[in-house]
Amino acid sequence: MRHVINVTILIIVATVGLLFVLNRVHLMPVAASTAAGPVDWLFGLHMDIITFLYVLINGIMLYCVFAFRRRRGDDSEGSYFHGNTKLELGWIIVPTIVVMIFAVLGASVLSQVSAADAKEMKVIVTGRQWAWTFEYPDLGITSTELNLPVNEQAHFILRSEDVIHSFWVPQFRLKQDLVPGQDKELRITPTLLGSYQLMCAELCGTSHAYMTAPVNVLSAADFEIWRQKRLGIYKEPEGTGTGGGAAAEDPVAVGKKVASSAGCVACHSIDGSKIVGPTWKGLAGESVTLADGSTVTADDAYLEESIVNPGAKMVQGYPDVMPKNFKDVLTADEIKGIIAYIKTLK
Ligand code: HEC
Ligand SMILES: [Cu+2]
Repeated sequence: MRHVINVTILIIVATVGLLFVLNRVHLMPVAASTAAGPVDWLFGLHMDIITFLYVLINGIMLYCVFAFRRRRGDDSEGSYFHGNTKLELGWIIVPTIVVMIFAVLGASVLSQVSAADAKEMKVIVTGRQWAWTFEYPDLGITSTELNLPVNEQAHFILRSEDVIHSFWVPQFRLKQDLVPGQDKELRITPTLLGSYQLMCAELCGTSHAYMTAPVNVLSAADFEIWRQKRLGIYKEPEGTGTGGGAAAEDPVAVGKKVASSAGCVACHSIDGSKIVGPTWKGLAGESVTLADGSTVTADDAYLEESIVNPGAKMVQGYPDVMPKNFKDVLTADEIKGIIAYIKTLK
């Protein structure tokens, strides 16, 4: 009986102590969607139970190692016994109940976070090695960055063109795989203005680590401005006097940003190393040997053609794997920006 009391006290003290420490380390990034509340609550509950189980198992084990160690001069045999029906029933029934409670809680949280709003914005997300594309069918926009209006539900339709990828913005908490040949769904209502990053959470090949895309949660007004800019119908408000807007954006800066958001950097290095495609370092103005042995000069026209129609002139020694849809995904300014950017990479 003395041992039971000792172990019980040990476990209570250690569990409370460990939980105290764990609750002070913040493992989670900022919460930026309506799903974060219920998901974090359920995660926290799991953590509490797991902490208790960890202490229970290790506590009893450590206690036994010390309390029942062999004493000096004690060479007698250990006592023999077989089975303990009460204990065995206990460790079947109690975990079964705990797991069933979590199944019910999990199902309830799942139905909560996947509930559809009457008013939702559809976004078709396409993943491919190794970039993301976002199509807003109701708005007529296709983009390489994911912009979302705050407090409005986004209904993502997730598609993959090649292998399994996974859609994950840690601040939104939810994650969904993209499976080739299937449409997957995910609903997210962002609640916090800010810039986040979408990352692929399924190891998907050479440049998996570069498969990211910018995510911006915007106010309704800023989202409307972005929409109009993408559609080319944006008019600078009168009298802002900054002369700002798109014209002020430096093409090189635009190009550098798009090269990363559109996923070019997954295949093209800027330091001279060969990844999947040729490096961009020192490309502009140089002569390029094509697959048929002829050479061309990498002028603006060639660079543009290489982006909008990658199959037209194949660089010698490289496979025809560059995505063919940049023509539709990138705006004219973005393509100009990339060319300007490539020209700075001497
Ligand atoms: C999946 C890998 C991949 C991605 C992503 C990719 N490319 Fe390429 N790219 C290639 C390969 C491979 C070649 C060489 C074969 C060819 O000419 O199509 C190439 C060729 C090029 C060339 C000609 C290079 C030369 O040395 O002549 C340019 C310019 C280029 N890509 C720009 C881009 C831009 C801009 C993007 C992003 C908007 C991009 N690429 C995204 C694989 C990729
Ligand atoms: Cu991926």
